[in-house]
Amino acid sequence: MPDENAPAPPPLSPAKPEDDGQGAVVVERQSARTEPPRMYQVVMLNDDYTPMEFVVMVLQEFFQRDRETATQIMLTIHHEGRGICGVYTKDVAATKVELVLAAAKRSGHPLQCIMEAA
Ligand code: TYC
Repeated sequence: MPDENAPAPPPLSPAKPEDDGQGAVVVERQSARTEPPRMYQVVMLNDDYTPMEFVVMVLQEFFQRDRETATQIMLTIHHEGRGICGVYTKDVAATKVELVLAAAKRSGHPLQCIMEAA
C-alpha cells in the first residue's frame, strides 16, 4: 500500500543553460538520482605459514573487528580457504588490501588479501 505520508521524490533538475565562456550556451541535464556506489569485499586467503595471531591482529587493526569476531573470521579462512574481512567502496577496499599486504610483508608473512566486486 503506498504511504501517503512519504515525502515526494525530488523533482528532476531542470536543464539550465550555462555560458561556456566561448560565446556558446551549453545545456546540460543532470540525472536526478545518484546510483549507490558499487561495493567491494576484501577477501583474505589462507596459507600454511602466517600465524593465526597475526591474522587476528590484522582483522582487529585494519577492519575494526573485535577480538571474538576477528578470531571467528580467521578460523573461517583457516578452514575454508578464504573469508570476507569487510565490504567497502572501491577506494577504501583497495587501501585496506594495500595496508594488509604491506603489514604482512613487513612482518615476513605470506598472507594474501584481494578485493572482489560484492
Ligand atoms: N593457516 C594458518 C595457520 O595454520 C592461519 C591462517 C589463517 C593464515 C588465516 C592465513 O588468512 C589466513 N597458521
